[in-house]
Amino acid sequence: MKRLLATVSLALGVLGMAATPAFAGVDDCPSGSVCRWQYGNYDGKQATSQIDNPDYGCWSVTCGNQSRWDDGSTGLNNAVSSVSNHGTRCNIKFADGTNYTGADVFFGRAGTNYQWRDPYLSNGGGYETTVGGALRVNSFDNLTTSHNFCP
Ligand SMILES: [Ca+2]
Ligand SMILES: [Ca+2]
Repeated sequence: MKRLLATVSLALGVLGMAATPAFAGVDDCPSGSVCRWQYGNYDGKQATSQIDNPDYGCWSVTCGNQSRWDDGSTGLNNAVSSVSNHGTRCNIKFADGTNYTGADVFFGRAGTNYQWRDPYLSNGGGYETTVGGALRVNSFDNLTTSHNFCP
């Protein structure tokens, strides 16, 4: 009987591992990082960053290797559909162009009164600021090419 129980619990353990989602969700965004996802609702591939990134289209070592999904694949540029800022220092700006230019959206950081995450950039996103940012009501889905903290 003891052996049977051990076998059953081992089997359940394996099933439990198999049931683990292949992709990380919003709760898996580490403190101090901004996380971006391939699809809406914090789904699909995740990309985690703790520093500014001026060009999601540049993913080589010379660019700091920052423009890859966490699984190492490329294709981050113009693919982000949901975001969450778990940065501990600052707000963040996402921009359509390289070097933080072009259309943009601003987010606060976790624990502040500002909007700090958005499951659907397709509905627009961000918050209104007094330093040049504006509430964006048009889709920002699959547009982000750069981001910087403390904009
Ligand atoms: Ca996408
Ligand atoms: Ca873009």
